[in-house]
Amino acid sequence: MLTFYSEEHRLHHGRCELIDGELKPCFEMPARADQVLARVRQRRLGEVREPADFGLAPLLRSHTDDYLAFLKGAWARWSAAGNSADLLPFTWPARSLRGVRPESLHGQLGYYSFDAGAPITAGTWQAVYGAAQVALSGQQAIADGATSAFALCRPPGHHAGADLMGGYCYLNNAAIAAQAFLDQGCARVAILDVDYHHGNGTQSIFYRRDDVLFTSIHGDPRAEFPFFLGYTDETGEGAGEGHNFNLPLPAGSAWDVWSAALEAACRQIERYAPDVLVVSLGVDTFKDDPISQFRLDSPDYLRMGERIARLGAPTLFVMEGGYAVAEIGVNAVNVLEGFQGAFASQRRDS
Ligand code: SP5
Ligand code: ZN
Repeated sequence: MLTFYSEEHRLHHGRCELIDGELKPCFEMPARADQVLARVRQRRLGEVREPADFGLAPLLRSHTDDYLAFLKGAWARWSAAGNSADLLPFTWPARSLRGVRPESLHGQLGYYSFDAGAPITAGTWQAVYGAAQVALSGQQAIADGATSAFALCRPPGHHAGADLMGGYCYLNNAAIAAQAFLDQGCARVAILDVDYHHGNGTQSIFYRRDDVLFTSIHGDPRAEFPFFLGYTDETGEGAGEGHNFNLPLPAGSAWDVWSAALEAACRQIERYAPDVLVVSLGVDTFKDDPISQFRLDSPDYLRMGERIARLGAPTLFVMEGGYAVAEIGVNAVNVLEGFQGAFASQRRDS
């Protein structure tokens, strides 16, 4: 399997986030991508390639132009005022306030975010732009005939909406890739989001559409971030009705429970019969993840990859979360190896 990877992720390294009332070093850190890349190489998964540059146009298919302009220009505005600390929002247009777009940098920062978990630093724009190009390069490889590809994106993307950042995410890499498949002639794209957290950004981008099926297995939002989306009664709207499928699970869920949800998600995907599959691959479902509450173990990720392969669709894996840094490489690459083994043997059988 081809892996796409850019060193530019390193340019984004937030200093801290608010965890249990304390400022702690950001869990979403460059070492995550380093570990995954090292494991890809160690297991000889396949060639590792630099991304091509597809420009801004494919990003504008999933994000608004005002949001992209804000993201691109925020650090220059902040540093021009003499600041060097990370740029973090502290006020949001919640209920009973107005959803206006203020003029000041911090006003706009609140307008374009839903939490304080996505710091903007000097290199954030370059890193998130690079991650989107990594996703698009994986998409291109599949459009050119590969049966699978791995976009080793960092920062992650599935919490980012059309004009909203949060949850360590800025640009929705998986959505951008899914839209590129559609723009190149695919009729139906399925997205399977296996990250521990609900992919609120991806859901919101495609919620009113029937050309993308969004399925997500995640910590129950009644008790888990992002709290305000990811419930079972969110089934899509308008043309999108019936094309959104949420599978929230309780804290403590291990492979027995998780795999039953995967089975249910896979049945929905099989019914939809997509041209291609995009997997939002978060491995924060791991038992020792420092911010999550599921109990998957490393060998379970092999089984996950095998089941996804049995869907029989060309598959783009897009890296999302996973914060047990020492094990993130083994867990993520296990999914890819499980997929690769099962996909190959299934081809031989048929
Ligand atoms: C891409 C992704 O996985 N984003 C996740 C963002 C989660 N941010 C909220 C973290 C809250 C953690 N609370 C943990 C308490 C541990 N004692
Ligand atoms: Zn996550």
